[in-house]
Amino acid sequence: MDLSYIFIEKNQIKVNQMNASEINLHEIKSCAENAALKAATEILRLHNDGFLINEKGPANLVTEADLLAEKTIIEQIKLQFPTHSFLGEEAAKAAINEDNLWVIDPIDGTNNFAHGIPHIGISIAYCQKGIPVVGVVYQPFSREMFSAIKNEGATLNDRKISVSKAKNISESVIVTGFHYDFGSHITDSLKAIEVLIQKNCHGIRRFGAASMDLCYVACGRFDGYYELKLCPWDFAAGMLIVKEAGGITRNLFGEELTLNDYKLIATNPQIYEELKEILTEVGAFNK
Ligand code: LIP
Repeated sequence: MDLSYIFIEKNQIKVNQMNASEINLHEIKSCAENAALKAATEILRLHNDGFLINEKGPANLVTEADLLAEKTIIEQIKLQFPTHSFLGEEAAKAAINEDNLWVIDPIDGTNNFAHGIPHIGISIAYCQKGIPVVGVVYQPFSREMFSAIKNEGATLNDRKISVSKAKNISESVIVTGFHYDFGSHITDSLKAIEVLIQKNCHGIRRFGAASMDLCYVACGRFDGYYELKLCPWDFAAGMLIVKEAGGITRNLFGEELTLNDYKLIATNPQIYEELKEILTEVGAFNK
């Protein structure tokens, strides 16, 4: 049965003819961007009016805005795709290999948000059989919308982006992060920072939002990113945006990153081997 769908893309009404089983990824991207913008409105309202903060664990915060944003995003997506599944940081818990799966971090960088630091990512990925095929990350304070569709490139506010051209670590700014439990991985992370400084890199950064760290690699602001303990919602959208911008995303075995991984490295093509070697040298990438 052929159906016509009407959807909005770049403020234009579009009609799409397709059979019922075919999903239009441009429609998915528009839906994700609209959902992120709707959640951003609520997040910024609470940022201005004040919000409740709770602790999921030591140093692991969750705010009233995280919960409201995830609910808003899911409700918005369900209006267009009522039968789809959802995996979110706060509440939705579908399995990673479900088809038509949306993987959501409503506020990536919650601790930043809770402390009034205006650097977060609203991260929304649409996955088929566990593989992100549409990724959207919106930074509401800077109004930067990073988007990607598999095999169609990556954009920042609709302008094509690409990873940096840095040829080695000594020309690079590297970003990392640390999981709240500050477990064994923290030692490896800190050892890697020491080695990077000894190699005269141009700087180390810790901005507190994995999805934005990945988007900054995708648009060339950072040259490489590693983190040794993440959740799938932190990186599901950003990993696609990096790849579509010409970057590399790998797990601790040097294989293509998947949503089942929790350690990752994301770089431009030139510095990947050097950064992986450092992480392997300090013991981060071989256990
Ligand atoms: C955060 C990540 C960040 C990591 C933090 C935390 P959250 O996600 O984006 O890279 O270093 O420990 O996991 O919890 O703010 O969504």
